[in-house]
Amino acid sequence: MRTLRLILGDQLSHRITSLQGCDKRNDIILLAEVVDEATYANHHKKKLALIFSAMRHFAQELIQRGFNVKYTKLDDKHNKGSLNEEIKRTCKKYRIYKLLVTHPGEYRVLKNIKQLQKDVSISVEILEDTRFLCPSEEFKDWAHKRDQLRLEHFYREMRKRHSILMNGDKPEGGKWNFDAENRKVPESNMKISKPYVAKADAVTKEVLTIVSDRFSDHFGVLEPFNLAVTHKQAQRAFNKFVTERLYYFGDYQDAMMQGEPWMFHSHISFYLNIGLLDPLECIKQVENAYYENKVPINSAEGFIRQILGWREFIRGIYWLNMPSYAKQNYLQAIRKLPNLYWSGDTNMNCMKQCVYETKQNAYAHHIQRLMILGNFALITAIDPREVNFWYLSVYADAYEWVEMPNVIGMILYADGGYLASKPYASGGAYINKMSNYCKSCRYDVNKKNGEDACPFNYLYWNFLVENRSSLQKNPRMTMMYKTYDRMDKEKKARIKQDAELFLSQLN
Ligand code: FAD
Ligand code: DLZ
Ligand code: SF4
Repeated sequence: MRTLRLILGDQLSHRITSLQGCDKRNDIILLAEVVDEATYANHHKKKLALIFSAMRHFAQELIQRGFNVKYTKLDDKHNKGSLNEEIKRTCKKYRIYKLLVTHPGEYRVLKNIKQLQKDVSISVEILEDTRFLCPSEEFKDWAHKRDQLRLEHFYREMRKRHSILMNGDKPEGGKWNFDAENRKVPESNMKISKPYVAKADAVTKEVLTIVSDRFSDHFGVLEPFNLAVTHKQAQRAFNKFVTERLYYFGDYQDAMMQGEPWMFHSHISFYLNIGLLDPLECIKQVENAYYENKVPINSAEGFIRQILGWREFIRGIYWLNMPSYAKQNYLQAIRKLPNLYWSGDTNMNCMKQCVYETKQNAYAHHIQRLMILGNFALITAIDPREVNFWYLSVYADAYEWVEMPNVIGMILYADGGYLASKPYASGGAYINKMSNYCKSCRYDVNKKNGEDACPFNYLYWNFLVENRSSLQKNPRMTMMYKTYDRMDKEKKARIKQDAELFLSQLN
């Protein structure tokens, strides 16, 4: 029977399961650029350009390999604008009744595709996404044996299961985790190698024109556009990281410096998430660099933990808990997202810099997302749905399976501690320690109250007060509540007053 094999915009891998066993003479491969997917979030212009250009390049590679590819461009006159309508149109045209697709990365897309079976009697087969190292069923088994899900336990199992950085049954270097060594403070004269820059070819240039013409109202700056759009380019970007930045990845993982958006990070989430890089290959390459004595253990382990640990853990949590996870709001946060997240218009220098870099690059590194932008959303009680929409829109690596648990579980504590053992809330001291933002800020990070005080300082305490009934039972919060309780009445009143004034002016 002739089969339609759908390849989604984030499934651009030659090893994707939906291509396995393909009858090249008979089966049709469909890739479709559709306006519904381009507009369900306010996707950054660079994200749109990345996906469309990478899809077009991948389709060319498939054609060269002899596959029968039908590719719908965004401006094709028959384009029906949604994935389901494009599937139906293609099935009708070629009299196909069977659809094969690798498990989509978003619940919304999975639900829609399953619906086809009911609506138009197309038989739909969903295949495992083997790009991930922990199948959803395995994660489910692992999770069901536990009361609490903690990354560290999951990560150790993954290290053993995949035999990564293992010395027999012991962890390489004698410890599972070198995180304590990964918190070095940035030095002002630090030399940081620039990231890989891909040159736009004719395909990318055509896409840039489309994005600029049709999505001018979307968030972010389109050009210069230097992202990799092919497997080869993405591999070059990764090689550059391994040879030039991985060495210091561990030491400066949490560091932030004004004017240095890329730091010693890898910037490969864009490519991992759409299939241009393979997670296991990246892990092995870093493991080899360690065994060849090219990088220290804290960097190799720290990097591998992000991909083998966090990335898989986050995905497991998403599929285990959807669709209810999307509705979690443990702290009952209801504030609308302040416009400063879109405009960057604020006197808080750390927020201004992070929004600016996000706008320019469709990228911010983990600590910027977590401890600046996320921390602020948490302590000002922004509605999780609004925060989700923002994160899903503004980063070129954003897909719901990875964005949502990071937002709901990691930054907002909206799942009540299911993912993180305590809220990642902090005052200005942490930001001042890990960055140089405070030096150029209108606010004084050392002041706790008053007009010039760093807002993170009083908002942090206000957050604890506002959420006392939900948080004080958490043993990891006891110390902070004790500290607050020891404050005199006047100090407590000033915190309340400053926070109320700030929050009243926030929108
Ligand atoms: P590096 O620091 O070099 O890390 C290497 C790789 O590890 C990353 O490419 C990524 O694949 C993986 N990784 C690291 N941390 C995480 C994590 N917490 N969850 C999942 N994978 C991780 N990552 C996304 O890929 N897409 C998102 O939409 C996304 N949204 C986020 C939202 C919030 C609120 C937070 C706090 C984090 C989010 N992350 C997301 C995780 C992380 O911030 C990015 O993966 C990372 O910044 C990407 O940059 P990099 O490739 O330079 O990462
Ligand atoms: C994010 C995105 C965008 C912008 N455009 C498309 C598209 O035109 N066609 C497509 O197949 N996928 C696109 N995607 C990715 C999807 O929105 C969605 O995130 C993934 O398919 C989930 O696996
Ligand atoms: Fe951010 Fe406060 Fe530092 Fe200003 S003083 S940069 S608001 S942490």
